[in-house]
Amino acid sequence: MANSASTPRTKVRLKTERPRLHKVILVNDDYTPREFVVSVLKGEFRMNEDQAYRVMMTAHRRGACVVAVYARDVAETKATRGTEAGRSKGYPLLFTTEPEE
Ligand code: TYC
Repeated sequence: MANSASTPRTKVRLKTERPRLHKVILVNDDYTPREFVVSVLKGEFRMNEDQAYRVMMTAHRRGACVVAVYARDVAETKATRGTEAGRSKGYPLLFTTEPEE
């Protein structure tokens, strides 16, 4: 009791920090067809053909590409849906998320 009375375990935050945004990252693989990656980017991330093609080709050439940034739950939902779209066709297409600095 003496301990908990003298050492509070929770810190009082004086400032409210804005929650960090999270990046959705498209990861390259050798099997998913290019057109399928483009269609997932268009359907899940509201990109036009041109934007989707550029992002797909960047991931293809460099190994991965940041698709967009969102609040954490939105980023995770979109990454999961994109990955599952590939999985439903038997492709190893992968989207991951990570917090912005
Ligand atoms: N590398 C794939 C191919 O040549 C296309 C591809 C691009 C797959 C980007 C995944 O994230 C990716 N068919």
